[in-house]
Amino acid sequence: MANSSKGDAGKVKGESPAKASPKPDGADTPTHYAEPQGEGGETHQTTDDAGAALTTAQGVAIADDQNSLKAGPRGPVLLEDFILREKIFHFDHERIPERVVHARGFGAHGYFELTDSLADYTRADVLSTVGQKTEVFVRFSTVAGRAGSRDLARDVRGFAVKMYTREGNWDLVGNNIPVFFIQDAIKFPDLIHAAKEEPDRGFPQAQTAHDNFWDFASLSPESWHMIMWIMSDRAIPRSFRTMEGFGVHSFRLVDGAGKSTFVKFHWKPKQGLQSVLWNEAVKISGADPDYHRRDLWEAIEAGDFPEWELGVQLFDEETAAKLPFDHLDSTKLIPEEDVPIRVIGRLVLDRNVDNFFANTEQVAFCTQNIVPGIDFSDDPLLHGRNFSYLDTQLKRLGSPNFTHLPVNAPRCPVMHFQQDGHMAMRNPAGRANYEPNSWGADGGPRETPKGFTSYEAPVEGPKRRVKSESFADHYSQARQFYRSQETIEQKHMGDALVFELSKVERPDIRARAVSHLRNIDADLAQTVADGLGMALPEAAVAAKPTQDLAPSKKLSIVANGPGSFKGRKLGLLLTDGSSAELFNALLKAVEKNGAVYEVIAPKIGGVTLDDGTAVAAKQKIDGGPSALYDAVAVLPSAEGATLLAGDAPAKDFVSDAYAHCKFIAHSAEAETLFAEARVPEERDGGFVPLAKAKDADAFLDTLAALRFWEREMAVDLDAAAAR
Ligand code: HDE
Repeated sequence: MANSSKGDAGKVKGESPAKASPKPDGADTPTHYAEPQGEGGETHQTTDDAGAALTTAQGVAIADDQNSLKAGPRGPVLLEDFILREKIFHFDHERIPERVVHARGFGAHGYFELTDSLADYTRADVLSTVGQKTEVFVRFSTVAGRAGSRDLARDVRGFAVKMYTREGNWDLVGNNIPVFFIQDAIKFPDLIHAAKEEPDRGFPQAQTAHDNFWDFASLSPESWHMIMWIMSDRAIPRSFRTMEGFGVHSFRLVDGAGKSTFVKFHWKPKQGLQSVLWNEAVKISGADPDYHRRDLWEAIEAGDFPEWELGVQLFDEETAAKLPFDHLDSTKLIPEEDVPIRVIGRLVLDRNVDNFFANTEQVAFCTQNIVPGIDFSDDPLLHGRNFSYLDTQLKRLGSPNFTHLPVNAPRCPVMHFQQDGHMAMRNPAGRANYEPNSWGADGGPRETPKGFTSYEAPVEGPKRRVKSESFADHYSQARQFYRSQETIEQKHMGDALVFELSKVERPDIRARAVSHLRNIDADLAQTVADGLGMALPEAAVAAKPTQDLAPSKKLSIVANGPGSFKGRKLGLLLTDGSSAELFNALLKAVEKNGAVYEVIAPKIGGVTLDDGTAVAAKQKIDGGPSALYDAVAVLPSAEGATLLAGDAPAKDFVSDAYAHCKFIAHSAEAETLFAEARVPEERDGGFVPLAKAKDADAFLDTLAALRFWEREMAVDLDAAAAR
């Protein structure tokens, strides 16, 4: 260690302490390298030093894993080399098809704990036994991008929960947006084709900012409520931990007597709702494409387990009939103000995966996975999904036995007469593999009256390819969503529409898109037309006139923020000679608030504070741009500030923090850097000068607010145009 820490031998500060994670056996043992062997001088690590014997897939111990078998030192390589062939063969087959949508995802283990019983509504054990903890696996995802795309794409996020209940697996395969683009599953392939990369060129990746998407959307009026959501900051969340989750469709709860109640499921993050700005998302995508997965991983490793409440909206046929739309239409939500949410449990993610492929890649969510006491509604989108998920798992995992994989296997007994197939792991012994049979006690599993029964919904009607008239109002909830946003959020939606449509090459598609906005909100339509530099087009022909539904506060992110800095990250920009008093005070305040920090410095080796303390850096300045932090503290020494004033990444650090409306704490010395970073001399309320240790607490209190939004209205070009 190059630096010495004062009074705390061997300990170097630099980032928030993470809880030590268990290491695999032997990982703490120092690794000894054997003397180079072989003619090429390569390194061999052997069992004499550490570790178990390396073997082939057949269990044969391997003596040399560095060299293939050759005739003579310079080859040729011999076909006889079964060790080489087996190794390469397996490598060649490592990939399985990525998901056709939601390819990029990240998962974690945890549990669901019921806190309020729904036994009056359902016979599902998982929703009836208060205090019961049910093991879960959750996978978050983006939709359009490939597995290797970036986390911060503007996109819907998947929020898929697999609950391993005592009565079988229940998969609640939801999103972070409570509505969907389309009303009928038959349009799903078209929607996804249009949203993903264009087929001739294979780009653009992981974004809807292109002609095909907006062409489809502008020809599909039903998509415009969801368009409002993906143009909002919901589509660029700060973290998986700060997103809501929604089951989207109405489901049914069914009690022991066969009575049904409709239900919509909601996951509410304890961490509050938080998102980033678009310009920030663009920069994060470059600086850390793994931003969301790293964030979740680090929070769980540090023991700061993310938590969501499970809420339900319960309603009967009578209430459903009174709603101003059809609840079976997935482009509609039920505002919490109309049907309140009852919180019935908590979801906690407390364990990272120990193998990404085995868990996150192989997990197979199926909307058809429900348990006795839960049933489907007649939402046509849900019915299409019930076919699609099972089908897609066969393609991805290659065998109907994907339920044998540990991440997919139910934790309750599984007994049936399904057999054989590729990769069968669970193969029952005995003679009976059919039923009914007359083998008595040896005859295998039997039906049980406690088993799953479908809700006896009466069904009648002519067989026709139609869309219900009750699905025809496409704009009222889009307007309601827009009008439920705070001013700054409405501005972001306008900006996003202008950004996306500016990437559309065909002016007629841009105009058709804006024609829908005219049915949603006149001001928004005008703002977007102005932003695109085009005349306002005629309004799109609407099947039904837009109604003025009451705004819902719960639909805003800003109105439902965290209210504290807990679980969020402060970036501390330091140089040699930075004030130890301020640094230590900030650390204490960060810790007190349950937040985390990272030190950013000119060199990764760290800095020496003005009292001689060595502080390690987590990031070198160009690797830790301010976009990665929720707020920043800029604490250079006078000499350090002069040095940074000539450094482009340091100037970007400050000017981006400013542009992204972040709260910026700073030492007096930082002024030299601020001047070069062209931060206006007149400081707004988002700057917090730190003179003494006690100022640190006040700064952390300020950080309860997400951002200093007033700044954006003052400095942004689009906002200036609107003023
Ligand atoms: Fe999906 N969706 N989806 N979807 N979806 C898939 O299943 C599909 C829809 C959602 O982390 C696929 O295993 C159809 C709505 C999530 O593994 C596929 C329709 C909602 C995930 C599929 C929809 C979702 C998927 C691709 C319209 C929110 C990722 C890979 C009828 C309620 C799950 C896979 C994971 C994945 C089909 C619409 C959420 C192809 C046909 C609405 C979170 O089966």
